[in-house]
Amino acid sequence: MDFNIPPILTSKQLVDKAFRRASKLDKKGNTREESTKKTNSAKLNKIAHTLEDTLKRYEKEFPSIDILPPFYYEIIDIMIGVDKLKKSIGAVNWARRRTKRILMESARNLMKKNTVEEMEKIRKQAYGRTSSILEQIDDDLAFLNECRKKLNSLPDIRSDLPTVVVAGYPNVGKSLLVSKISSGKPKVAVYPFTTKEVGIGHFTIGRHRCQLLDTPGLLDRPDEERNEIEKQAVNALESLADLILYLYDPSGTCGYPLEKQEALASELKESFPDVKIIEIDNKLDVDEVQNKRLHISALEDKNLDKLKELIKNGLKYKYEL
Ligand SMILES: Nc1nc2c(ncn2[C@@H]2O[C@H](COP(=O)(O)OP(=O)(O)OP(=O)(O)O)[C@@H](O)[C@H]2O)c(=O)[nH]1
Ligand SMILES: [Mg+2]
Repeated sequence: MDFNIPPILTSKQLVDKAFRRASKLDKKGNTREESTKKTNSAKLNKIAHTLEDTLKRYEKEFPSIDILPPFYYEIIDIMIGVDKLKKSIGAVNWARRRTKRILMESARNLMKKNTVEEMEKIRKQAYGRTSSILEQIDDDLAFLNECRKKLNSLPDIRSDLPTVVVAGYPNVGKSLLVSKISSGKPKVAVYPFTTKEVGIGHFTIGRHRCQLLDTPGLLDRPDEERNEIEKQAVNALESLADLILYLYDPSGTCGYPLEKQEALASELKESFPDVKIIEIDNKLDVDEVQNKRLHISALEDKNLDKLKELIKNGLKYKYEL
């Protein structure tokens, strides 16, 4: 899914936009009263339509949360909070209906008035009430604008493609490996917790396009203690993984002992009994100790062909590749 939600205006920008459009209107009548009536009525209608169109677009452009694929539902809940998002979209809906009613009622009242003063009074009152309703949803609009930025930055992940998720302790070389065996170009750095969100790369097996997901590093600790960044990794494993590529750094240059990394691997095996897990040692170039697992060097491209073969075989239990 690829979100492409355009910017959300603040309440002040919304009011300015609607009132500016209305201010350009000038209708002629046979008398000053008739001109004022026609002009003010056109202005109120213009504001109502501008707000209706803009606010309705905001409601539509956010995804229908309850029918989102599990990965996106969960990631929105982790990053934003599904209930908060629903509440703010609800507030926009409320403001749209309320401003429309006020503006339409005012336009009808205007028709019953005979003096320019009375008509001006009705127009100004409608403007004031409209502004105040929009002000009431200012926080919701600001929140939705923040959500929009987060949603637009999410990777475009498809649930119908064979998906391999790379997981492991921080700093073990997951991102470098993803950049070596797929089209993904995640950030690689010498310190742990470099990757803060799920990243994506693609590779092919024969004619088949597959996804390789890079995830933030995980520590061996209970789910309740996991932070927002770790939860994103767990979500990718839970909702998308056909195959888990579990990467170890037996050299310890990542900063974490091998026993901790092995404890996390055991925990993942328990949590995802139905998903195949391939365990790989990385950083062969710094430490050649053998642990009965395929030993690669993402840095020096060692044994990457063997790894690709393991991935291909690992996906066979689910896909005809
Ligand atoms: N010597 C050596 N260094 C490697 C190898 N693979 C990765 N590194 C280095 O290990 C460090 C961490 O690499 P990343 O790919 O950012 O590690 P990561 O697992 O994605 O880390 P987080 O995103 O923090 O979880 C970088 O300095 C890499 O250059 C390798 O095979 N050999
Ligand atoms: Mg990384």
